[in-house]
Amino acid sequence: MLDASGKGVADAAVYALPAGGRADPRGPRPTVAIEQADREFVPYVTVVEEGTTITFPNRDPIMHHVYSFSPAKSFEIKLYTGKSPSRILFDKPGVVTLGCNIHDWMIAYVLVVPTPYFARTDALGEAVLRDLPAGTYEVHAWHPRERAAAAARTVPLAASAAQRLEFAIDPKPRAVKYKPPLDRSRY
Ligand SMILES: [Cu+2]
Repeated sequence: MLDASGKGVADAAVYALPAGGRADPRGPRPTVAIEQADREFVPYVTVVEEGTTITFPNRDPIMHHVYSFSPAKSFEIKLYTGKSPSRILFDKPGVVTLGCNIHDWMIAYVLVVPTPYFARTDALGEAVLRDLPAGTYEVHAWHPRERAAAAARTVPLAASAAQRLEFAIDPKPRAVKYKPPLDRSRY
């Protein structure tokens, strides 16, 4: 995944939809955690298959209040520390934007995809999709701050073959919101 200047783009999602319709389910999906640490969500971008449950453990000594108003999943977990009081099932494909009611700058994204074949790009902009059965796939790329959606690619994949694709995505810079020093007397 490269930006306009040819630099690798981190935190992009890449996922492959079988052209013939839904992928066979790979069995139960693992539960995924999105933590709150140092008053940030970690990780910033999470990609999961539709039907995945996510927990929101709070590693901070202060309270967070996690919420989403996104149509793909709206929920809230009111003020808490420690273990996630709720497990949230992400049962609809789409983008879910997470926020914290207490800390304005806290933001993270969940992309829910209707396929088990997905990955997130690393700091170099690389992502690897593994164990795809032979067939034709529509490969999509997405970034939370993309200025325009990258066109999907149709890719025929032979058994045990590897294929390298390059996507261009030009994300807007991340908006910097003021994060005040930690005041333990307040949340
Ligand atoms: Cu918070």
